[in-house]
Amino acid sequence: MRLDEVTITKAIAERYFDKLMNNLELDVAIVGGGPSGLVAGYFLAKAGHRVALYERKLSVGGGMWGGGMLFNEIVVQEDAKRLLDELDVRALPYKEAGYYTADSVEAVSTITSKAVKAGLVVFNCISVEDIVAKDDRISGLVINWTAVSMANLHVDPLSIRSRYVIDATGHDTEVVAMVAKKAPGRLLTPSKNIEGEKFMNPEEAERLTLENTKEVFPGLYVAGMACNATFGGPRMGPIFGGMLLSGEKVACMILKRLSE
Ligand code: 48H
Repeated sequence: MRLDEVTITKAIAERYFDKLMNNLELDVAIVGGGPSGLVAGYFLAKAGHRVALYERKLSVGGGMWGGGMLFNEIVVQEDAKRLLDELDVRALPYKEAGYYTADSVEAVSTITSKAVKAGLVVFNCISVEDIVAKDDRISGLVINWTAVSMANLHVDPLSIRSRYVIDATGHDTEVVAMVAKKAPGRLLTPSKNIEGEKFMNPEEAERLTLENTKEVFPGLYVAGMACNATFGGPRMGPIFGGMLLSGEKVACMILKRLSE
C-alpha cells in the first residue's frame, strides 16, 4: 500500500466535519475541560446523552496537571475516593487517615479517556466567546478558534445549540461573567451578580463547592471552581475531591431535568 498525502488530508477533514456536524445540537454543552467538566461529561455521556466539551487550550485537564505548585500529585479526600475508583485512577492512602493521593498525569489522562470512551466529544482549541439566549434562557454557545483570538483577528464566530450549558471554566467563571455583563442583575446569586471567590479555606471551600453546584441562570449550571467564584465561596488549594464531586453533582442535576 502506498501512503498518499491527499488521502490523509481527506480522512482528517471528513472525520472532523462529521464530528462537528453531528454535534451542532446538543443535550449538554460543557465549557472547560478541567476535572469538573470532564467528570460531568463522563456521567452525562454514560447516561446516553449528546454531550460536547469545548476547551480553549490544546490539552484538556485544566489545573489538574500541575498538582500543587507543579508537584504533579493531587490530593483527594475520603468522600471523593469512590469517584477515583469509578474512573480507574489509582489512589494511594496517605499516612493521615482520609487523605489519598494520585499521580496528576494519570488522573487527567485516565479521566479523559473514560469520558471520551463513554461518548463525550471534546473540541479542543476552541474558545467559547459568547452565549445564545432566547426567551430569557441560555440556548447555546458562540464558539471560535482560540488561535483567532490569540492572533487578535477580526473573524466572526459560529454557534451551537444546547438544552443545557455547564460553566466549568474554573476561577474566571467565564460563561457566567458573559451573562452578568449582558444581563446585569439577573443571576440566581444572592446579589444577582457574581459574588467573587474568597480567601483559601479548604474545609469550607470543598463543602461550598458542592453546595454551590447549581443553576445560575435558566439553562446554565456551574461546576467546579466556577461555583465558589460565582456564589462567593473560598478557594481550596490543590485538593480535587470537590471538583470531581461537583462534576458528578451537576451531571445528576441535569440528568434529572433532561428526564422531566
Ligand atoms: C473554552 C475555557 C474557557 C472558554 C476557560 O480551571 P480548571 O481546572 O477548572 P475546574 O473547576 O474543573 O478545576 C479547578 C482546579 O483545576 C483548580 O484550579 C483548583 C482546585 N484550584 C484551587 C485553588 O485554590 O486555586 O479548568 C478550566 C478549563 C481550562 O482548561 C481553561 O482553559 C478552560 O476551562 N476555559 N475553555 N472557552 N471561554 N475559559
